Formats: sequence, C-alpha cells, structure tokens
Amino acid sequence: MPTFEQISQQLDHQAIEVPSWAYGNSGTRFKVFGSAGTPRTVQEKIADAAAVHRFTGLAPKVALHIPWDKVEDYAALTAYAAEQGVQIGTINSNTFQDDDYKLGGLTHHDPAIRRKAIDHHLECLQIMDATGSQDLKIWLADGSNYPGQADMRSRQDRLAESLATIYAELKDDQRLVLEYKIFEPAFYHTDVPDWGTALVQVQALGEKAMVCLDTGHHAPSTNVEFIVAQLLRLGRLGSFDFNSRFYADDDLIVGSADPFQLFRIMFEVVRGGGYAADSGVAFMLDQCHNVEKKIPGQIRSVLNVQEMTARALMVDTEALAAAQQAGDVLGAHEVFMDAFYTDVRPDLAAWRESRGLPASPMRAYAESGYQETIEADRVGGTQLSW
Ligand code: AOS
Ligand code: ZN
Ligand code: ZN
Repeated sequence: MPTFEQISQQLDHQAIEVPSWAYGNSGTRFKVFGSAGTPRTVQEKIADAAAVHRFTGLAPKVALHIPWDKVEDYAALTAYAAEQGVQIGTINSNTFQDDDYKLGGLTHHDPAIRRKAIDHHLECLQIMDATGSQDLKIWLADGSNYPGQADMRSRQDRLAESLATIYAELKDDQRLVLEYKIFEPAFYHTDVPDWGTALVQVQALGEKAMVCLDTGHHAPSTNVEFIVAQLLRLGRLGSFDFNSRFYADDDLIVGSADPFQLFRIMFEVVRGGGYAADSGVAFMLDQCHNVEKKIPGQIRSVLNVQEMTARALMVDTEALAAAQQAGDVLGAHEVFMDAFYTDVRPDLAAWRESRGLPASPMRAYAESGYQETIEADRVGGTQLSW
C-alpha cells in the first residue's frame, strides 16, 4: 500500500465548494430553528464560507442560489468574496418557491410559465458573467403527485426544449449541470428522477452539458459509486452535491452516516480521472445544518471528504488489479479494505501544519472566537433562511 507520504502531494489541489445556504437557518417542514450568529446578508454568508476555507484550506469557492442570494451588484459581491479569500462558484437556479411553478417550471404545460422559468435561468447566466462562475446548476422540483395528473412524456419533450433554449445562451467557458432526484417534492413522478434521464437530456444538448450527482438523491441500496464510474466513463460527471443520508434527502454532513460509501465514491472518482486538477468535476456540498452549528458543520464536512479522499488514494491499485486478474475475490477485497481501514487523521494533522493550517481545524475554529464574535455582532436585521 502507498504510504501517506507518497500520496500527500495529491491532496494539495483538493477543492470543495461550499453552499451559501448551509450558513442560513434551515429545518424540516416541521420547524426552522433560528440560531445566534446566522447571516443576515449574502456578504455575511460569504464571510462564513471564507472562515471555513481559512481553517481548512479546502473550500476556496462558495456556491450561490438565486434568488436567495440576489444582490444589486454582482461584480461588487465578487470583489467582496475575493477580499475574504474565496471565489463565487456554481450558480444554482430556483424554480421551486414561486406559486407559478406549482405544476412545474421548465416542463410546465403553459408556455408562459415555461418562459418565466427559462428567463430565470437566463438571469442566472447573466449573474455568472458578472461573478465569473463556470456552472449553472439546475435542479427541478417538477413532477406530479397522481397518476394521470400530467403527461409525463410531453413533459420530457418540453424539458428538452427549455433546456436547449437555456443551453444556447451559454458562453464557451460556461456549463449547464443538470441534477436528478428520485422524488420530492413530487411523489408520483419526477421529471428528472435519475442519472439516465439526466444523461439523455444533457447528451442531447451538447458538450457543455453535464450531470450533477447529489449523493442523497437515490433509492436505498443504490450503488452510487457505479453511477460515478459510469458518468466519468462517459465524460458527463459535472459535479457532486455531497451530503449524507439515512432515509431520503436528509442533507446531513457528508461521510457522517456512511464513511465507507464516501470512500467508495472517492475511489471511483480517482479511478476514473475525476480527481485530477483539470478534470472539470466540481465537488460541492449540498447540506443544511439544522441542529448543529453551521460553520463547524461545514468544517467537519470538508474534512470528511479530505479524509476519505486520502484513504481512497492509498488503495494499492497494482495489488488490487493483480488480485482481480487472478480471480482472487477475497484478496482483492482485502486490498480495498486495507486502505479504507487506514486511519489517516494523524498524518493529515501533520500535513496541515506543514502547510500553515491548524492541525485540528475543528478545535482551532472553536478556540478562534469567530463564533462568539458573529453571535455578538449579528443582532438586529433578519436572519436568512436557506
Ligand atoms: C434539492 O433536493 C437539491 O438537492 C438541490 O440541489 C437544491 O437546489 C439544493 O438542495 C438547495 O435547496
Ligand atoms: Zn442537491
Ligand atoms: Zn437534495
């Protein structure tokens, strides 16, 4: 097995994009809890994202969600982010919180509603021009609740047409990334329920259209790393929305419920070339912190990704290939598991110190006073939700 020393340089370029909505208050349909220190402005969300980067060196970009993060001047917001030490990343559209979209957005049967949803995405593209963002990420709440309610087939056609209209406006260096989700908020059918549908739709658009894999968006027992392997093989894995789940789209801290799954995913990412600095795969978090403090929640998340990446890089691929080739079933499995069971935490602490980062970002954050400062300062105004 390679030593940590042998793989440590490969950790240098790791970058995980954090979502602006992780810093706002969030909850379930039962309750949204407020918490002291929650941002009241987009700038305060960006400042918190920048804190995650300062303590970990892992999170140089923050993804925005429009209209939650709508501002007058995006060039000024971009400059503000740069002052804080981060960049604005993916722009996420939102066609799920407007009454007009009750029966769908890009797939709606009414051309006027579809046009409104398309125009929202064109506005997102303009924002990307101002922020220098590469990706427009589209997740659709579109679907239906009752058999017979909607014509599923014509909705696919309308989706293709709407996406093509948006795609036509992309600049050369911009991408459209389509996210799939098995269910919710619609429960009978969803218009982009799975990676196959997302793939078919993006392949019809062109080279700049990719698939986003949200780790929480599959049926129980789905082999998510197989999907990773397949999308990488086809050159269509645009991004991850990392999170962890026990039941459905729980949006909990990535690697908390099933670190082994995260290891398996990162192994396939490395195996398929998705970890290379120029691979084009954006590693984002899509999480909400409802009961835990938000900034430590984000710090824990990026550290979990880093830990499982290090372990995945430590798989002895030569020994693995030899065992596979020899038909040595349990030998191959053991090679794989040896890397998973390797505790890289002490090595990572030393790696951080050698790069001027705190050995324990969690402890350093707790001792920094940042949390106390924002809790004291951010009084008055309205705390942001999501
Ligand atoms: C929704 O379930 C998806 O995961 C989307 O990525 C969504 O835009 C994000 O969770 C913010 O609400
Ligand atoms: Zn997502
Ligand atoms: Zn989700």
